[in-house]
Amino acid sequence: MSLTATELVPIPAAPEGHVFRTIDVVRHSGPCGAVISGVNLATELPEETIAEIRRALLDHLVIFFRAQSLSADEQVAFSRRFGPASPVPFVNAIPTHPEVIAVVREASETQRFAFGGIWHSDFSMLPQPPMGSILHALEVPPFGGDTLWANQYLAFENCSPGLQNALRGLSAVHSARDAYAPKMQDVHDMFKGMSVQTSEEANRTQVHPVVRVHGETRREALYVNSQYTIGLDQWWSPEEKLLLDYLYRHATQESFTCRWKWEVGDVAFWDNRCLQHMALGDSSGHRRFMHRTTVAGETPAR
Ligand SMILES: O=C(O)CCC(=O)C(=O)O
Repeated sequence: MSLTATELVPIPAAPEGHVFRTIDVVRHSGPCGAVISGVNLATELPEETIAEIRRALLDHLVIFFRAQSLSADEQVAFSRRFGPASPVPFVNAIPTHPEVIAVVREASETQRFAFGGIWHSDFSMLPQPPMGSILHALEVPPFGGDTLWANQYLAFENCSPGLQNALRGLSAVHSARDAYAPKMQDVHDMFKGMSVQTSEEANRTQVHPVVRVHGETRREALYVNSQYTIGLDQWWSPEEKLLLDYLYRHATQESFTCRWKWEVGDVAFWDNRCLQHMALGDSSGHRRFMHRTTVAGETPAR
């Protein structure tokens, strides 16, 4: 399989309301999530199937595939059907594949905090944060290590009309300073399985709308998260802290979430434009090992 850097033209989604012909889609949780079967992601899938997978992603926000067996090459090839690889700052790629990172928790790690353990949307501090992330489970603990996602369309739709109107006019400041700046080195020292480079670059800031219009569905989603959002543009800190703390709690309430218990071979593909997610660090004594690819996204727009 050739993975040369040719210009990638992502395959558009099947239209809204489409009846699936090449895959089976079964909802997993009320707020978001669906399990897709009838497809082997290691093969070169026809465009129709990729268009249906993208439709399912847009409809369900996070989609799960069971019992897959993807080499790193095959995961990259699948990921690239949805768009070019996103930049992944601070986390080193695996030596053989610049588009793949390893998300690893070693059996010896005892902290109750996992890599990705704070609610976030991947790298929301980038000018063009990733559209999607694809995580493939290669080794899983017998218990624990679940991942949670929270639907940010629901988070926005369940604000009052007055708050919605106010939020539409706001911009938030995002930064990786509390995740990857040198002051966070102690935390990364605990993550024995991760290969992370803390850097002063993490102190950079980026402003995005608090409510973003999804580039494909055109739906409005709340777009702040407690990992990367550090303030509100042109607000003073006591004011922004009150509002942001409220939004973080509101946006991640249980009734907006789905939870996945991993088995070896599972693949989760989620849409960072309308979800937050977090990983649980409750599997001490057992190794958890995943490969992640990350699909490039658009500039968040109002
Ligand atoms: O390990 C997980 O379940 C998710 C890790 C994470 O937060 C990420 O890859 O962005």
